[in-house]
Order: sequence, then structure tokens, then C-alpha cells
Amino acid sequence: PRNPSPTLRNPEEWCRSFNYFISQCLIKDFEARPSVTHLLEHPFIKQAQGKDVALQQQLAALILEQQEAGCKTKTKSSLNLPLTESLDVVPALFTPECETIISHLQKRYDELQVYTYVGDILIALNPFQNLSIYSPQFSKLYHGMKRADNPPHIFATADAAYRGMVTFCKDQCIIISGESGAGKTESAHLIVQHLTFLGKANNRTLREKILQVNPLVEAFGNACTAINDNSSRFGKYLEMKFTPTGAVIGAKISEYLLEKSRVIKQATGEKNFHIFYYIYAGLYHQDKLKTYSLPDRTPPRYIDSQHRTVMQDIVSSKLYKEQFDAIQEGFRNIGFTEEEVNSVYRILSAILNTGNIEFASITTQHQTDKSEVPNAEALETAASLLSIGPEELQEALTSQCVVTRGETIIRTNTVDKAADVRDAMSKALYGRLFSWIVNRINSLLHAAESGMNVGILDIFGFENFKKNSFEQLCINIANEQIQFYFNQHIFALEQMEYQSEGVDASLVEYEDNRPILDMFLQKPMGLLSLMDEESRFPQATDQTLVDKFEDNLRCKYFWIPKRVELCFGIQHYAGKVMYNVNGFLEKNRDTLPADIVVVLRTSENKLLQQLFSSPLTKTGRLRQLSMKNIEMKTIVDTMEMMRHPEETTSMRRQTVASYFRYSLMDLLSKMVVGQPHFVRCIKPNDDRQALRFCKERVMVQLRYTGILETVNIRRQGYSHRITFEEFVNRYYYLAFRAHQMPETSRENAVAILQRAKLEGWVLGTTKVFLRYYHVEQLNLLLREVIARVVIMQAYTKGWLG
Ligand code: AOV
Ligand code: MG
Repeated sequence: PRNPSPTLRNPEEWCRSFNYFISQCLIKDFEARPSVTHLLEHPFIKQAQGKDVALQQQLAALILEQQEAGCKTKTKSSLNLPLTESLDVVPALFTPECETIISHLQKRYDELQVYTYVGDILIALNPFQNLSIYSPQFSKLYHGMKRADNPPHIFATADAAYRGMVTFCKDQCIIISGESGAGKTESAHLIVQHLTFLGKANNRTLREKILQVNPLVEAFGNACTAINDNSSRFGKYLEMKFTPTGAVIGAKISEYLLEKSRVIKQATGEKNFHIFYYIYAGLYHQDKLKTYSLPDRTPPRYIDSQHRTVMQDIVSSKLYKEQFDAIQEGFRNIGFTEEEVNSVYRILSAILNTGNIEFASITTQHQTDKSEVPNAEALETAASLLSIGPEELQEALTSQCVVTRGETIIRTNTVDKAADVRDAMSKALYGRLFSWIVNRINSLLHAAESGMNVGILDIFGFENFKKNSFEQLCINIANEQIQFYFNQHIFALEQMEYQSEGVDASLVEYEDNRPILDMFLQKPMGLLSLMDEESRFPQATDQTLVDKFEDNLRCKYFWIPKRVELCFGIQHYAGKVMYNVNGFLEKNRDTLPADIVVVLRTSENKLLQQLFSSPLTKTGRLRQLSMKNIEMKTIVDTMEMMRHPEETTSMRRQTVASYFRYSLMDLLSKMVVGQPHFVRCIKPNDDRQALRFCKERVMVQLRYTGILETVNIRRQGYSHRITFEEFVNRYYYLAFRAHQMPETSRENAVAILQRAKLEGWVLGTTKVFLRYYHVEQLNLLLREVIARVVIMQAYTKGWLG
């Protein structure tokens, strides 16, 4: 447009000042940021329009600019934020008292507004009831919209990731964290739902397949725990693959550390993996319990070790049956063959029958430590389901071949040892079956073309039960690692900007959990390494393990409690946890006797042959990490620290701990290549009740997840960093005359700041560092000055009066 006003040098500046005029000076008249219609109705504009055509053009430009900035009347004005800043923090969060944040969240929760933004992070409170905000209409509503256009929502986060991928051609990852039962898995489903909506293209079948992946995998990997009826017992990273134009073309799951021990034993009040109950109810309805030789009189020991369940309750459960139907549908839709599905059911049934195999000791003249199987039926059924010989199976369970000095000796197993071997076999069967299902899904949903992806991380949340074991330790270390990644992104990045601008970075304070992580992962003296070392000694006991920890771990995050045996305590980022060392070494060794592998390899079942033909562990090299990403350097350091030749070359003597370490590294290597988006799930109460907001519980979670610190840095730190140029252009009215057009220099920026009588700001090498209230003050001053200037101009031009 032509230069509309002689007093302003160019149209942009004119537009900018005019923008201020509207946004600031008219607020008084409209009680809120005016809408375009309102503006055109305003006497000032009406007069101006009549007089100056260029002004109309400016108005149009302004409207566009506003739309561009995503400043809609209702959302922004009600927040009363500085209108030119897109600082996406709810203002209530700025107030010093943490109490205010909680009240704010509580008020929103009471109105069923479960989502809130803190900076770039989405806080998701578990509603513990079904909300009607996830329909396709809502997907449409959030599609391609700016964040400020709609109330906070998980779809907005999914949308931002999708847009980030398409716009910047960069992989994205959405990291969902929170303690057990906080809503991570539900959130992950919702994200997949919105992403499949966005990437619809014209491939409806693929969309449906992708939607069925999560429920299918979760039937095998989730279970009812004391905290959550649908608790994830494995970590899952689901990558959805897209073409550069954003059409979905495939998916890939990586699974981490399935809690296999659940197959053989569950804590009081907990259950085995869902699938075992589903097949009972489903096959019962199809009258196929006999086909798969599922014990039908009393529930097998593995799913009811305490004999508390009645078979009728399982088989007649409507929920289980529905889930079974969904699983069958999922298998079929995704592309599993009928033969494969049958094999899966057979192996599941074999596991349950194996669990029923009992052992009794027999004492002969020559031998005392021998065991036999008194209930041949269970053994025979299991063997038949596995398509192996029952004698061979019995032999593998009750004895072992030991090769010493070139000679093979057969040693018999005690009753206890035989039971251990039996359970080890069941765990191996289930673990490998699970990995096979995941791999099969990956090959069926493999994207033929290369493209970009959005990864969604949903792991098992932080756990603190009455009794915590090896599994909880692994789960909590994984959460510790995710927290570290979060800190790196939110705080370390902030610090880096301060440092690169030469500004004191000590303001960015946060609870760095790196020392705890080091304590776990360092080699050779970290907790996991010590445990591995101890696991290599056949004579080691759980007591020697505790002693080893005590002797070597000198760190304030670790302690051995007095008067409690076989225990150690850890101060995790999310709280203190006492671990019971009972069984740690055995669980870490996770040995599967070679005799069992040999027998299972003789199976005529194709699937089973596959499961045991090669070690189903993750091999292959980790992706090369892009070191361009300097903020990730520390993470890469951690990973280097964890790297160890045995993990990439020989997998032979792999313990659970070393595999776990490798998995974490693999997971991180996937995450660091993408642009992260964070979703923090919060559990408002421990009773799983809708509309119950327990302040203390929320407070604790906000604190340890770093949300309070995030708010703090926004509050105490310099939330606004504006280049000298932009700053002078924006605020020069405050120190200069309208027509002066000062140079956009550091000195002039200082002049403006001094003139505005602000204190506590800092200058970087290229930017002015301001606190949130500085910007509010500056805008307030500007509002007054501009109101004066513009009205004066209007009078001069004769538009008014
Ligand atoms: P988690 O994944 O965080 O726990 P889930 O996602 O399984 O937790 O959520 C636990 C339960 O909370 C669900 O089964 C739902 O009943 C309820 N829930 C969560 N989010 C929503 C939502 N958006 N709308 C309605 N109900 C919800 V764990 O996997 O235990 O760490 O290992
Ligand atoms: Mg979960």
C-alpha cells in the first residue's frame, strides 16, 4: 500500500502502530479485544474509512495479521495477556503462589476442562469418566488451527506435531509421561486417533488397521494392577509413517521390557495379562475351550494362583468376550492368517497348561534330588499344544545336561529347580510370542515408501507399591530417563540460550536428575552394572547383592534401611521407593536352560520354530545420532556412557539389566532425532473417581514432573527475549518522537528501557531479556502513548471533530 501517513516512514510501521492502537487503546471501549466487525463499527474507524482509502487497506492487512497471529477475541482477551506476545502461559500460572496454579487447575477440572497449557507442555488431568470431546467433529475443530483458537486439547498437540512434520519436513515425537494410572495410554490412543484422521489420504483400510494396533498389542502387554485396571506392562513407541504431504502410509511399534514375570505370578489383587482372560471368555462362547485344551474346571494356576476366582466368572464375562471379539477382528484386519492366530492361541493355552505341571520329589537308593511329574495330563497337554514329545519335555524340565571338561553329564533337578525351569519356559514362550506379534504387525504395516514419522511414546508410569521388586526398579529407571530428556529440553535449552547471549543462567534452576541416572547406569560402578557383575557369580545371593550395593553406591539417592532385611531405598525424582531385593539376581539372569530351547526347537509348530530359531533380541546398530543437535549432547553423552561392546556384538550372556540399558539407549536414539512435544498426565486422585480433585496429589505431581519449575522459569526467568531491532521498532514511541525513527541499536533499546523506568531487565549480545511483567508494563505505557499520538494524528488530519 501507499504510504498512508506523512508522519510514519513506511506502511509496516504505520500498520504496527495502528495495530497497537486497536489492540490497546480500544480495549476500554470494548472491554475486550475488538472483533473486526466491532472495529468497523467504531466511530473512529468509521470516520477514518470515509476519509482515507489507504486506511481500509491497512485495516485489511491488520485483520490478516491478526488472523495470522491467531489472536481471537475470546481466548486472548479473557486471558489479558500482552497482545503482541504469543507467550502461551495461562496468566494465573504467573502468580507466585503455587496454590494459585492448583486452584486454577481445580477450577478447570470442576468444569471438566481437563487440559491446560504450560508453555509448550500440555497438562492432561485424568477425568476418570468419558468425555464427549473426542468425536470426529472435535478432530475437525482442531484440524490445522492455531493453539489459541480453541481450548487446550490433546488433539491440538497431535495437530501441532503433524503440522510440524509436514511444514518442516522433520520427524516429531510426542512424549507422554505421568505416573501409573494417570492416563498415558488413553492419551496415546487419542493422539493416534487424531493423527489417523489427519493423515487420512484415501486409504481407509490402513487407517483402520493402525487404529487396531494399540488395542491388539495392549491385550497382550497390559494387565490389571493394584493401581490401574489397564496398566501397561511394557513400554511402547509407536511410529506413524507419513508421506511428505502428510498421508499416512504405515506404522511401526517398538516394545520395551515386557514384564514377563507376570505370566507366572501376580501380586495379590493383580491379574495376568488381559489376553489370558479374553481367550477364556471368547473361546468358551465359540465352544472351543476343548479345541485348545484350555483347562475348563478350575482356572489354571497362572491366572489364579490364589484360587480366588471361579471359572464361571471368567468365561461368562461380557467384557472379556467383547475384547476377545475385538482382538480377533484386529488380528484379521491387520492381516494375520488364521493359522497364525490359531498358533497364538495354542501357545497361550500351552503356557497355561505348563503352569499346571507339578513336581514331586522321588527318592531312589542312588539319588535324592530327583523330581517327577505326578500330573501327567498337564504335561501331555502342554507338550501336545507345543507339538513336542511329552517325554522330551519332562526330561528337559526335570534334568539338565552339563558339559564339564568335554564330558556331558546329566544332572537331575530338585522340585524347586524343576519348577523354576518350568516357569522360565513359560516366561520365554510368552515374551517371544509378544515380540513376534509386534514384529508381525510391523511387517504387515510396513511403509513401502520412505517418509517422515510422528512417534508416540507411552511407557509404564512411575510405580511405588507396598512391595517393589526388580520390575518396579526397571520401570522407574525408564521414567527417570524420560524425565531427564524432558529436563534437557525444557531447562537445558533455556539455559543454553542464556549462556549464548552471555546472560547469567543461574536463574534457570531445576532439579537435575542426572546424578540419579548416573548412579543407575554408569559403568562399571552403577547399580545395574553391579547387579550384572553379581549375577555372573553362581554363588551370589540376594544378600551379597545388597552388600555389594552398600559397599559401592555412595550417593545420597541410595540408602540401606536399618532393621529391614534385603531392602534398599532410592530417592527417585518422583519420590522415595523401597525395593525388596528378593529374587533380583534370578530375575536379572532370566536364564532359559539350553535343554528347553533344544526341545522347543524340535516342535512341528511353525510359529514355535520361529520363536526359538534365533535369539529374538534386538540386534543391529543404533542409528547414528545427529550431533548437530547440540542441546542433545548431554543425552548423547549418557548414551555413550551406556554403550558397551557386549551389547552390540554378542548377545549371548545378556542379562535383563544389560538388555534394558540397551533398550533405553535405543529408545532415546529414536527420540532425539525428532522434534519433541510433551504431554504430562496427572492423576487427580487415587480412587479413580470422576470430579475428585485432590490438591496434595496434584501438587506432588506438578512438583516432581518439573511443571512448577517450568512455570517458575517463565515467572522468575526472562520469559521474553526480543532482539534489539524488534524491541526498538516496537517500543520506540516510549522514548522517541513518532517521526524520529531511531536506529534499532542496543543503545536505543537501553534508552527505551530507562525511559520506561523498568528494573531487572538484562541485555544479551543480540537480545533484550525481559521478565513477563516488563512486557505488560511496556505495553501499558505504549497503550497510553499511542492513544495520545493516534488521536492527535486523527485530529491533525481532520478525521475527528
Ligand atoms: P496410564 O497408561 O498412565 O497408566 P491409562 O491411560 O491406562 O493410565 O488410564 C487409566 C484409566 O484412567 C483408564 O483406564 C481410564 O479409565 C481413565 N482415563 C484416562 N484418560 C482418560 C480420558 N481422557 N478419558 C476418560 N478416561 C480416561 V500405566 O499404563 O498403569 O502407567 O503402567
Ligand atoms: Mg499405560
